[in-house]
Amino acid sequence: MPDIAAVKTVLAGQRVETPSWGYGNSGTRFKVFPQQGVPRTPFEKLDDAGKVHEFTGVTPKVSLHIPWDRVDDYGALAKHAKERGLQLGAINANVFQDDDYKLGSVCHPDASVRRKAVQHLLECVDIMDATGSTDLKLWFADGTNYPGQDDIRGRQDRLAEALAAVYERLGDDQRILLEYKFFEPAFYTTDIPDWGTAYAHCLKLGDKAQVVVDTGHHAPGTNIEFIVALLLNEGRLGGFDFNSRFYADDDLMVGSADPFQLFRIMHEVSQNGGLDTSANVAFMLDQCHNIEAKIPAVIRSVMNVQEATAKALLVDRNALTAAQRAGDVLAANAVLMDAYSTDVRPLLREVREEQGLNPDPVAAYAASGWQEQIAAERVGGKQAGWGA
Ligand code: PSV
Ligand code: MN
Repeated sequence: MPDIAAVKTVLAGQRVETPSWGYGNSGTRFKVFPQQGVPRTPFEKLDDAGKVHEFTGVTPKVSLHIPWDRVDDYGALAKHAKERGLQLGAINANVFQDDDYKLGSVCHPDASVRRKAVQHLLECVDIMDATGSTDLKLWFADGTNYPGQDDIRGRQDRLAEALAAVYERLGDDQRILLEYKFFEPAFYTTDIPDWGTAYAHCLKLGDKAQVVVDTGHHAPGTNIEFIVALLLNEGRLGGFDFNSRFYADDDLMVGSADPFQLFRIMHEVSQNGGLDTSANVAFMLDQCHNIEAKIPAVIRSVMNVQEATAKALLVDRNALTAAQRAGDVLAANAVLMDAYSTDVRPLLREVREEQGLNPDPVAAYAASGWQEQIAAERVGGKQAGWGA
């Protein structure tokens, strides 16, 4: 049986990075429903992230998205973060919201557009230098909508050239996290549609390039945990953009649509050393809270990751290995299902209490009065939103 004290230590040490855009307004292409008290500046987003960290104790890092979180003084933003017990995490580049990018960014047929995109990526590394961030997260909306629209292989070469220029600029402690997504906004080809393409580019670049698995970026039915096991085995799993989905890239709260899938993913992570701090796997959220209250939704998501992790840690490894070696299919499956079926909420409550936290972060947040305070104070100005 797993050693419960050791399980608790891992749980207490696990970190989840929250996204600045999760605190802003978001929606679909049909409607964005504004919410009261939504931050108006990147500083206010950090104030909310600080509350999530205060009640969960495991979310000290916040990912930024540039230019959504552009400020004049990144040193001041980093200081604001530090005062709230936070650090600035991954810098997400954005080369998908400018008119010039209609036919792509780093894969665009016109070299001047490609240059502009690369300039932005390099600016993101400058920002990392100023904020102390170590991770540059790259997702490209590049692709085509119609057969024949552009040369598939030519676009790969343009992509490789741009990535090499950015890789060259990275500091010793900085890395590229390269993200893939099978479709959207492009509908025919996407230039980085899958883990294999991302992995091939990372291999060409070098050790400081790793793949990031956004759990909403696969075709339905894809075995994500297989990808995770493989990338960990190759030393190329840089991190996760956690969210969950029923249909496409729904960006719902992680673990809400398919908690069993999240458990299977965390089992492979745990099994293959991905929870060791030396593996440096970034457990990030990439979610949008369109209709639910944002801060409690982030807290709930963090708890969902913790619950899946706790269940994965409870897998009886010795029993599993013995059953696998004996070819005992049913016994091996039963070991996994026993762990998955365990109610780990009492264990996590204990872990929180041992850290001096309230065992119920959602209730603690609700009782804190923060939601009422921001609704009263954050009036006037322009609320931050996905894409703004
Ligand atoms: C693209 O769908 C994506 O997952 C990328 O990570 C973007 O940067 C992010 O969403 C924006 O929400
Ligand atoms: Mn993502």
